[in-house]
Parts: sequence; C-alpha cells; structure tokens
Amino acid sequence: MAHPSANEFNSVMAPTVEQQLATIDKQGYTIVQIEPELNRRLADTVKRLEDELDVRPKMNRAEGYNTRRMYNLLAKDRAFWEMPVHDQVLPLVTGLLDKWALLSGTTAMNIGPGEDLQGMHTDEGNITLPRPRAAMMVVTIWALSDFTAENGATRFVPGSHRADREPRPDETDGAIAAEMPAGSVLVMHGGMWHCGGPNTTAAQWRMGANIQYCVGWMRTQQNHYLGLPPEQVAEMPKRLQQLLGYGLYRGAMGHIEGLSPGAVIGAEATTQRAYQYTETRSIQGTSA
Ligand SMILES: O=C(O)CCC(=O)C(=O)O
Repeated sequence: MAHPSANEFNSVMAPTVEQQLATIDKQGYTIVQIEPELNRRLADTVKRLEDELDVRPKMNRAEGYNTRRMYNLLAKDRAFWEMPVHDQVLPLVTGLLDKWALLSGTTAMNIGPGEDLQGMHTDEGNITLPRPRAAMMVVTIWALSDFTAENGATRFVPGSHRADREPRPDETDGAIAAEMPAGSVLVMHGGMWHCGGPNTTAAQWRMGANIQYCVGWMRTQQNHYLGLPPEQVAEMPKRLQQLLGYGLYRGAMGHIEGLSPGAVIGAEATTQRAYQYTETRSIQGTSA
C-alpha cells in the first residue's frame, strides 16, 4: 500500500477551516501554527525595535509594570505586514466576522519577570450590546517565544465567550494558561475572558503579539488612518489595505466625496467609487 507523503499526511490530518470555526464556536478558541522561520523573524524584529525605540513599561495595570509594549506595528517594520493576512489566521477571522472585517490593532507585548496578572477582561469590553452574541472582534495572540504558565502565558476561561456578562478583573475561576510553543497563534472569539498571565520567572521574557480584528462597521482600537503614513499604505498588498479600511465597507460606508480612502491616498489597489454596485439602472438583484 502506498503511504502518503509528509505534505499529503499533513493536509489529511490538518483540520479544515470549517472544523476550526466549529471548535471556536464551541470552546471559544483554537490554536494554529505558523512557519518557524517567520516566527523567528518577527521575534528578532520585536527585540531589535524594543531596544532601538527604547520601549519601556507604561506603568499601569492594563499595560503592565514590567511589560514592554509596542503598538502600531505595521508602521514600525514591514516584517509585521505578514501577520494580519497570514493564511492560517485570516480565514478564521473572516469566518467569524465576515469578509469586510477590519484590522483593529497590532501590539507586541513582552511580559517581563515579576509582572502581575493583568486582570481578566475581554477585548469587546467597550461594546455595550447584550451578551452572549456573535463575535464582533477576533483576538489572535501570537506566541513569539514559548508561552509557559510561569513566564506569563495568556490566561483564558474556555467557553466564556458564551457568558452573559463581562468578567471582573479578579475573576480567574476556570482560567487556564495558554501554554504553547513559539510559533503558535491562539485565535479567540472577541468575547472570551482572558488576560496576560503573571511572570514568576527570574529572568525569562514572554514575547507575544496581539493582532486584533473587528467587524467592518466598528471603530478600530488603534487608528490606522493617522498611524500609518499614506505612502506606506499605498505600497501594501490589497488585502492588507482592505483590512486597514482603505476600501469601502459594503461598497458604500467610509467614503470621502464618493471615493474610497484608498483612492484619496493614491493607493491603486483599493481605489473604488461609492455605490458602484448601483451603476446599472435596473434595481433587480444588485448588491455590494
Ligand atoms: O499578553 C497577553 O497575553 C494578553 C494581553 C491582553 O489581553 C491585553 O493587553 O488586552
């Protein structure tokens, strides 16, 4: 009997996007793997930038007392451009939200020795609509170093995306540590109770990044229009421009004088006129 090659075996064994989405629907999360070489490159870039930019702890409970945090990663190095569009991650995001999903934020979080538990929260905590509900955000925590219970692995409460309320910061009952090797990505429903873990090691740093998405009609956590130089955006691949909001939501929302933001900054890939889908005079069967 012929045996499958390693590639065939992996493709036979790897769960489909539908299966991964079913897992997220049930338990609120799944974990995927990225290429080790990409992971090394991202980790090296974060380390270099932290030193070059002299990134220091921001000294509050949300951002940490011994955590080096960097926001707006896409503006800081092109290595990060690969993250939001990664093919192991983006199909899960669009499966949970839809194809008009936006990138909400990009943050590197390097948790240092002695850091406290961050405080349980959800990234949807500012949304005041009743819970439980369909995901309005998707949180992807990239383990750029190994994540262990001791060095500050993300804590989360499986199934809490179905809770009917937000957690209190000290509400850690049922929380588990997302222990995972470097190169893993924890993909979570935005309603999941989670937080950065405490780092009880003497000298290990836990390097992670949160690449966060939201539905296309929502205000993003980080403001890309002002955070990214337009000439840099114009050089990005089309899918990344769309995730940053340079296209139009459903062919209409977010225009400037009838044009997409991409058209205004000279980004050819996302140049679009609003309501193009109504250009035919017939009202039969047309939509964005
Ligand atoms: O660093 C982590 O593991 C999670 C951090 C987090 O949830 C946040 O900053 O909102």
